[in-house]
Amino acid sequence: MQRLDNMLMTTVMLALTLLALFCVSAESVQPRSSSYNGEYGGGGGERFSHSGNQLDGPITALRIRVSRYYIVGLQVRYGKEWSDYVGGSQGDLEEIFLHPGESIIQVSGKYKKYLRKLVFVTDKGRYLPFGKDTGTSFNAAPLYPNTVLRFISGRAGSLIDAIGLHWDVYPTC
Ligand code: MMA
Repeated sequence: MQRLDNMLMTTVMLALTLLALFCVSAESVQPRSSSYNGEYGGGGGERFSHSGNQLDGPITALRIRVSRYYIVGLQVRYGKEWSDYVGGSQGDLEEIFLHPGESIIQVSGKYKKYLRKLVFVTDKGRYLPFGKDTGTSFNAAPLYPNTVLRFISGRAGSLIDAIGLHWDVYPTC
């Protein structure tokens, strides 16, 4: 009888251990794809977010307004639609279109109260720099494999005060 109890106990414990192991590994294989880096910059200006714009499609082009010292403003094209422009009117507006199917997979830059520099790196090996080399560096990349820059958020007034980067899978369709 004692021997039977022991066997039963051992079996139950083994089952519980297996269940626990399964739960841990099941958790680790849950598909995850969204990640976020930021916010890089200062606390001035007003919040903006392109979270709704990502529904228009993947990022297809960038307009970045740059002055002698600052990233002054920006506008991002999602699918065929441009976002609202945020920022001020000083400096020069630079525009770059991505190639069909090309995605941004890394964003680095510098800030010092306001955003000073942005560098976009694409999955086709292109390196697209805007602005000037002063301030604290940041380097943002997605947490999950095969994910890309889907939209940005941040703070803006007459300059871009800060930026946040939101990563997820490239949209199908
Ligand atoms: C405005 C105002 C500030 C912001 C700067 C730079 C000139 O002041 O919105 O809060 O920090 O612009 O964007």
